[in-house]
Amino acid sequence: MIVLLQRAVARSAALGARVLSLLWLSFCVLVALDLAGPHPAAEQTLPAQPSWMKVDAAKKNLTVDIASGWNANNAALNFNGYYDGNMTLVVPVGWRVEMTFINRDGDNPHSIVVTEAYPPDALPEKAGREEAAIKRAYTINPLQGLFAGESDSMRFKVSSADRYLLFCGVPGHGIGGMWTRLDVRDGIDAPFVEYAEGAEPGRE
Ligand SMILES: [Cu+2]
Repeated sequence: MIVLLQRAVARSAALGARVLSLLWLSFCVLVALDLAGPHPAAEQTLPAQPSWMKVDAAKKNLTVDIASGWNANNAALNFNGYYDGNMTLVVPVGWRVEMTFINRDGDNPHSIVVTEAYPPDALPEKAGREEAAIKRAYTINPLQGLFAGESDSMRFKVSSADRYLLFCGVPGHGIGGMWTRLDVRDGIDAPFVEYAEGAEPGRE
């Protein structure tokens, strides 16, 4: 009887050891995978200068190309593929911005108005020239928008550190997620773009 008990104890101890070593092994594999594997979300949060922006540091000039309906993200209600504030254009104080806009969405007209930074739960239904937070910072007829293939450009200067939205003025679009961010910051040398963690890929 005692022998049988001893054997049972020995067997369960051996089993326990095997389970432990399996757990340890899978932990090591997970750690190794984590070290070696790609981190797309982390990479997306790194500041970037995508191909759609051109920087002239000597003249403090930033040129950006923005297309609405760039891809199918958010049912094409996007700017260069970004929406719901998941992309932020960051510009140093004192720079001039030239923003060229083209509508690539065959289904809807769109526009851009640089508005104040409304909280996401208090976005306006629409935005016209009166909602522009920076002088001349809107595309032509922002409430009506530009039709597919049409383009317009705007030039403005960012003279103080502040936060804004790039907002589609056409009724219903902003609330539908058609907005990204523009941050004017002190203490940076050059413009760049920040993406929210997990942002759907857009124009690079
Ligand atoms: Cu729109």
